[in-house]
Amino acid sequence: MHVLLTILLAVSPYLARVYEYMPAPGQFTNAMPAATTDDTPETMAAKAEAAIADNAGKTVCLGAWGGYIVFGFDHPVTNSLNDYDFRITGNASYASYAKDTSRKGGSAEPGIVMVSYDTNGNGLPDDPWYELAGSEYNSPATIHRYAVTYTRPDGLADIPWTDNRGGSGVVPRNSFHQQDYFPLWAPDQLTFTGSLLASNAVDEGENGQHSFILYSYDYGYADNHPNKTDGCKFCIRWAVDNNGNPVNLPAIHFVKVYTAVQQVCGWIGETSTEITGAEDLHPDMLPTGLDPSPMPTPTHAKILRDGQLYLMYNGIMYNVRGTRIK
Ligand SMILES: [Ca+2]
Ligand SMILES: [Ca+2]
Ligand SMILES: [Ca+2]
Repeated sequence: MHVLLTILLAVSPYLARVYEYMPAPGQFTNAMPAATTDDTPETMAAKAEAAIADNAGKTVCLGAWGGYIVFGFDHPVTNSLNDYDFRITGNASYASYAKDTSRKGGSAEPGIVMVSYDTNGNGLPDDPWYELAGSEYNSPATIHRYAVTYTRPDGLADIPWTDNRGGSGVVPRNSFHQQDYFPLWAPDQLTFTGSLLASNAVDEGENGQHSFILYSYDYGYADNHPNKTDGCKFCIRWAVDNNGNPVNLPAIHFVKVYTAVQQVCGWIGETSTEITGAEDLHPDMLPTGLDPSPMPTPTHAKILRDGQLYLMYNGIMYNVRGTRIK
């Protein structure tokens, strides 16, 4: 009875905690949520949490490529092995006037999703991260191990960036948003790493007019399909390690989302992933093969050479399906 009550009281399906919020520069950076020069990484994480935790439904913007947020739930999200596990909401919509009718398009601003298991059991997201391999993961147009450094300009100016492949560009200012576009609480140089997806925008304007359609990738990205669609749902079994090998996680404690494209669409500005919330789609499900309520913290866990995560409980090693291996 006590255990049952504890579970009922503890578990909310909704995103409960924002651990870190570090947007890249952008037209909504320092505005969504609002920042001042007094803010710190801690106060900005708290502002982001107030905006999107507990189904609050406000919007947090991640800025240009690489800008990210790290959040979690009040319980581990179980890997169901055969169904969607959680969803992330954003503000993507489809445009009825998109000309390519073979795919959905509108305002898709895809964000790559990563997951992490609290391997060291300290309740903090300081453990290995695994990318969820979305539909573009194996595309030849996707660049893995990408990195971009943004540099704070003097005054209110376009923000220059360089990448680790000899490329460079700017996040341009526009007339609609007058605040500083470089995160006020960040160091003067900000470097992000991750995967870069190909640009998804097509200028379908005619007669000198611009009309940008941002086409949705098939699946596996945040802010890429409208919130009522399955395109917002994610499977923990899509997780891969740095070499692209599948990783079987029994559950995940932490989620990271970062803007996946580096593109500027004329007057609508840079593409930036937005997040409005997240939800565990089966908050009462326990990991297959384990008997934890709540899930126990392994005394030891490690990734072996086969790329799989192994967990030690009371001196006995299990694979993530709960099968004793030695
Ligand atoms: Ca940890
Ligand atoms: Ca955006
Ligand atoms: Ca968006």
